[in-house]
Amino acid sequence: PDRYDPAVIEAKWRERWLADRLYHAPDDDPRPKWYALTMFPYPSGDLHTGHWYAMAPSDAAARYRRMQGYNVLFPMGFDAFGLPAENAAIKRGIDPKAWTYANIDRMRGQLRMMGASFDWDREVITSDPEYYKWTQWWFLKFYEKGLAYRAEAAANWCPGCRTVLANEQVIDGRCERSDDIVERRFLTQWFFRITAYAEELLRFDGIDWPERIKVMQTNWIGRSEGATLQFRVDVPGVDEPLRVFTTRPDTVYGATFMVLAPEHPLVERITTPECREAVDAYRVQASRQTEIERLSAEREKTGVFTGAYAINPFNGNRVPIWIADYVLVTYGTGAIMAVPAHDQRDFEFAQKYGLPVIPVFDHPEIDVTKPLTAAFTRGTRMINSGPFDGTPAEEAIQRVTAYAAERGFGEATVTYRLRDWLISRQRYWGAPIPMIHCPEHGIVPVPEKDLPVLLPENVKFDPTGQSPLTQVEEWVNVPCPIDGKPARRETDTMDTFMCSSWYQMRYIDPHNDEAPFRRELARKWLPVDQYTGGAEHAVMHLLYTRFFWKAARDLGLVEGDEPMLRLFNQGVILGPDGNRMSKSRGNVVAPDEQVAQWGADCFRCQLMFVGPWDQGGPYNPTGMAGISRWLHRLWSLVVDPVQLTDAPDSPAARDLRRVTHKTILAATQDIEHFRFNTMISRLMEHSSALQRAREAGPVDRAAWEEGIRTALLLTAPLAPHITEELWERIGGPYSIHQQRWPEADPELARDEEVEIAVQVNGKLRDRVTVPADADEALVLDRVRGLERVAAALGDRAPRKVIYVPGKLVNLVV
Ligand code: ANZ
Repeated sequence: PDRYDPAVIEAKWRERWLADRLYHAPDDDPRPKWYALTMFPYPSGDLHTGHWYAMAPSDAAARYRRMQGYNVLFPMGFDAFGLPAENAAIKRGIDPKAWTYANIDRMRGQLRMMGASFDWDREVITSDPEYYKWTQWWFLKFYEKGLAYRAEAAANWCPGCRTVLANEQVIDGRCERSDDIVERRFLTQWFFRITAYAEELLRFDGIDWPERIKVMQTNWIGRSEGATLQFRVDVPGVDEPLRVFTTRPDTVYGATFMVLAPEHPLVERITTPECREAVDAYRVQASRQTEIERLSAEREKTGVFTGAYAINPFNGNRVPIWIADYVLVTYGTGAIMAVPAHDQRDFEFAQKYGLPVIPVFDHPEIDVTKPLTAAFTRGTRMINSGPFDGTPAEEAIQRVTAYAAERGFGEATVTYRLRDWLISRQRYWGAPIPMIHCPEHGIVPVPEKDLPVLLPENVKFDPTGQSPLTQVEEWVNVPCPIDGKPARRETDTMDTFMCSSWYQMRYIDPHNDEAPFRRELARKWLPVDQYTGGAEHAVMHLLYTRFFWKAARDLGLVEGDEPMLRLFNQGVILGPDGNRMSKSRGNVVAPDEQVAQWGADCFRCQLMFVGPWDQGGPYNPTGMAGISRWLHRLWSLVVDPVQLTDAPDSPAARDLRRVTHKTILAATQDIEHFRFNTMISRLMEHSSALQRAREAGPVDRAAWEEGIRTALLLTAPLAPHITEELWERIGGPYSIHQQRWPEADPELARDEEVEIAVQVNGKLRDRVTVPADADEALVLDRVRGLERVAAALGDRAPRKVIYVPGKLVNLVV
């Protein structure tokens, strides 16, 4: 019997596609290009349902563009450096490289099972020397441009991963990977100067990205307008001014004390002997707190006096300098002028330590001559502010800033919350930073011709200690590139987000040994037209890759300002219980089992059918039966006999063609906007209509064949195997995936209409045109809107409604 057997046809077609390189995107193809990119996986072991959920619909969208006539580049690869490989090595004694590449082999096989139209000729693996040679090359270019630098800074140290982390990898004070509480450590590290692009990264010109991601990036960059003011420090021998960043320079006459972050470099030099012990103790205590704890508004404010004073340059007032942990060393200048009357944190601090509170604005509802019970931010006019008294609030900031600028003790400043991107990792399984430390010449870049700096193999993992790289003497010891005398390699490796910041560039020329890619190919393929992936990368990968692109543009390597023109974030697929799939909950759906039972086409469609793609939701395997029934019906529509006739003008033929053309219209809109679930519903309705037509007797040949052809073409992006098989059976030219997307004839799609006479008490008042299949409710709705009918009715409500379908309505009053 000619049964639909997914296992047989799916394997058959996948082999054929691969052998024919059907999905290879040629560089020299005259069709317009479309670069569709889905985030590449980390080779963690097995491809899970989340990967399928991200990739199968992306594949459907890429296939649709191909059928629209684009030369589609849809590549796949592996983000292969990173900690899990190393953790496996430490825990189980497995070589990270062996672990990673074994996982890649398994996952590549699983990816192929999906039947996705990846161009496998372009696969990249970021841990291959042929790839990371160029990651290192980028580092050298950034260094030449002054975009990479080494500095001592308070860094996020994860005790669990035993490495520093970028700010973006610290979520609520914890490591995004291990969940350990992150500590602050002063370390010398490599940074990328992402802050040089802060202003530009706030603009999203010409790109169609989800609002949510843009807002998250904007908040992360955290632009603040204000002023930097300079206070003289009243301590002999300290000449440099104390600089503070404030968004409210107009409150400067109310600054009754100063606060430095405990880590501020001036603390050491200004603290008086009497205060030293308390200050030191406080600094130790503060270093143990996370940033989140320190910033929490509910937390009781603490601090200690340094014994030193500063002079307010506006009025000469001498104010005490304190240290407190609610001031962060990493923001602004790491020091503030405290204005307790107008800043609630400062107010609480002043209350606790008995410091004066001086309001410098009046307020219509607050008596500013009495002690305040809380800080208030906005007032009407300036008071207690010398020459500025009476200045309206709207002009205050501008005038005070101008005054300071004229006199040389301040200036307007824009500050960003964004910090430079810390890219050093004290770990093994990453791309080595291509730098050499020479006792004579300092930091010397590895010459380009010596790239890649290969990762040594068979290193020893010491579960308590340092990065294994520091232990490989024969690797660490190198001659200085300048004079050949003994020098040492940098032993830090790069944050793996560096590898994924430019992978989309490498796919366009993945095996190039002379450059990261050829310019002419960049002009041909870049930027990415449609990027799809998870929103969890909002302020990490998706921000870094924008930075990286802009830097590459300024190096003259790519054109245009943005790397990805359109972004779509799929939702999260959950277990049937509504929880995130996890082994410990036992709610994991293993794709391989689903595919074995139902076929890849069925699993793909079921994932697309569960709900709107951007919302995700629980995955219920019991729904598979419904999708499977639909695919079987499609099969039987093609394979089982049908009685045909030639009756193109019959109402039945017209009806069938109308459904077919309406389906084209709706399905095209749906796939255009990634609404796969409603698209599938439409396709199901269409196959039911075909089924009904077949059961009703002989079907017009042309309408039937058009219906079948269309059903297969529209379903092809979603279920690529079954449609290829059936396409062959109806004699279509190989391959269905190279056919044009069907176009609807709007005339044929138009609903048939009828004119209905509208009577009031039997007298004709008007006529309405409605779809032929309109029901009574719709007709009455239209009738109610008719002016002439309303006039005839007056304020009387119809007692009775007589409706003769397709002919007339009579309202009886
Ligand atoms: C005086 C003042 C008076 C302030 C007032 C606010 C209100 P955003 O908007 O986040 O940029 N600040 C500056 N640097 C800080 C640091 N390193 N740690 C903690 N707080 C810091 O906030 C800027 C304001 O936060 C600055 O303006 C400063 O307090 C404080 F009525 O200065 B303000």
